[in-house]
Amino acid sequence: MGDVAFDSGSPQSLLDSLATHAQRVLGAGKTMLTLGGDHFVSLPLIRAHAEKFGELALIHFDSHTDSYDEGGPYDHGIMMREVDREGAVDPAHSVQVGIRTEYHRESHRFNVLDAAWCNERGPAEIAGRIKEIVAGRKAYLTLDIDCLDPAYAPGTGTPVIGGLSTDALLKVLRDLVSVEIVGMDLVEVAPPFDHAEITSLAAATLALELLYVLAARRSGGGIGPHTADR
Ligand SMILES: [Mn+2]
Repeated sequence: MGDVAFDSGSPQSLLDSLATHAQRVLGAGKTMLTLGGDHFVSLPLIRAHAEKFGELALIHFDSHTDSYDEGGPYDHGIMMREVDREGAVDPAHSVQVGIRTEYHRESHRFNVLDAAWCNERGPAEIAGRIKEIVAGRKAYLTLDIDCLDPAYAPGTGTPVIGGLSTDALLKVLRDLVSVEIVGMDLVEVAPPFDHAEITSLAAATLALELLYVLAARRSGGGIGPHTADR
């Protein structure tokens, strides 16, 4: 569908343009995989998907919860707080995976599989927990590339050490074929900060894998271990 144009001096114009774009694509019965850019794009995207599909389960891969109280209305750290407040997602059936930065644990409403837990348990357990939490609901999947360790994704705005490997994340995604994912985005890739296109290659491969997962679900099949050369 190409890029979404907006006035770079007006953050609100991004919200408006992307909402209109998403409504048009979803209205045509299509499924979206949106590529960022700033994670803020998820806010209008999740709203548009909830408008069409009702309250969603959120599957959120990130090193940060993006549910912070500080930050103005146009900030890439507030989207999940907003979609929770608005009822676009059900926090009890939503999960944040790979988190390794501080958040208010007492008041936080989303389920969290932190990065240390993920790295100790491995992909099968991570995917198993995600499926338990989503529990058959329609899900929106958002993948912040900084969920990966900076060794696997240095080209991003706010890298945090101790993250997941590309191998682990690929295996988790492949294990989500049974989940009804109604929309997806992959964000926070920043090519100017990249080295040897490590991050771009990871993001492109993960994005392709998300399409395989969607196709496999729709064709009623599974995904084998060697999808990279398909
Ligand atoms: Mn994020």
